[in-house]
Amino acid sequence: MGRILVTGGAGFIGSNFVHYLVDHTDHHVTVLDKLTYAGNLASLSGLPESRMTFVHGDIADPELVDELVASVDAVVHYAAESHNDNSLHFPQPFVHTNVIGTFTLLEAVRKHRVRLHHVSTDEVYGDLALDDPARFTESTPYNPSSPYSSTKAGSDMLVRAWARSYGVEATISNCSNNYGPYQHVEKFIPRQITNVLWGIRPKLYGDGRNVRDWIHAEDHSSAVLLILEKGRVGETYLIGADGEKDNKTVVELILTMMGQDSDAYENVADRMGHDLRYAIDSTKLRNELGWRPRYGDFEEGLSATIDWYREHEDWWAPAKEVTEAFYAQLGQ
Ligand code: NAD
Ligand code: TDX
Repeated sequence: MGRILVTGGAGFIGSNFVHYLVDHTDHHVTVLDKLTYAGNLASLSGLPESRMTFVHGDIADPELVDELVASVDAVVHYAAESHNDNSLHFPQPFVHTNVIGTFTLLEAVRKHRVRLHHVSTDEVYGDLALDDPARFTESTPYNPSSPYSSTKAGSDMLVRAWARSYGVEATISNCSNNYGPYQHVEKFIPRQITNVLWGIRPKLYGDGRNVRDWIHAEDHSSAVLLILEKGRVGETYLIGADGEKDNKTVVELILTMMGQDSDAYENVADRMGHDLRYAIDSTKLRNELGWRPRYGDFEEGLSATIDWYREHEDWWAPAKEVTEAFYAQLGQ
């Protein structure tokens, strides 16, 4: 049995990964999370104490991080400020957590010679034209657009440098847009599902032509565990499930699946610098490590996600009003 430190394990993808680890391995998990507005202990409820220990703290706190890293065999690093819209209006926490926080972790894994998996995003590559036949690969040059994606790009660069210069045993993954249970209602898919559940019209930025490459969070978890166990140290792996859809199509699907007219949404102000299209080529992960997504069918995963939000209003309702009030100020 191994001991794994999961940073950001009370957030959306981190909590999905903690559940996945407990269900599929014998590892003991320590979660380090600052419980920002995006962290929610309720996302970890029901996990046995014998398998998971929760520590409340900041990944940029060097003493705490040093002590925790010294006691584990591996670190899987999810903690981040993750929302583009917030980053455009309040960039400082993005620099603190994504850059200084990752630096703090790197110094601790270097000192204690602990294996690190760094979780990143396809947004570091910038965006693609709608008609570009190309998709992102591990060798696509970095070209981030927002304070969020640029601080994630910075964190990836730090990991690469610590691997090369200090021999830190690190892998990196860059994944496409996730959906699934425990995602904060600020994000596109849960925002629209919960809008419909509360009788609010879904809100589409701009003309809705922007394309995102959707993957279920459980498929992201299975890929990260495989990379942690079998990935080659020093390598980057792109994670994606061939799920490209434009935003208008996704909103229309949500409305139809929830029994509404497909045009019962509003077009609202566009995001500043809005990336047009993301698309992942995950051939390396599939060929080298044999990874396959379980949710090959987006509509099946979306339907399960709609059911989850219907059944868990107690989980999302406390954040809904304040989130919508923020968007209303932005005209979104
Ligand atoms: P999230 O915002 O839902 O969760 C982030 C978690 O990190 C929260 O629990 C928060 O409390 C915690 N946190 C924030 N600052 C912290 C700090 N200084 N110290 C300790 N904990 C802190 O984010 P998410 O969507 O689950 O994303 C998790 C990771 O996956 C991020 O690194 C993100 O860049 C990456 N990623 C996300 C997506 C996506 O579609 N959401 C896609 C690819 C990669
Ligand atoms: O109400 C909305 N209406 C809308 O049209 C919201 C919240 C979003 N959008 C659009 C913007 C994007 O084109 O939907 C798309 C998805 O938006 P987000 O959910 O904010 O995700 P995105 O900006 O694509 O980034 C996400 O995927 C990559 C995560 O938030 C990042 O953490 C991850 O790195």
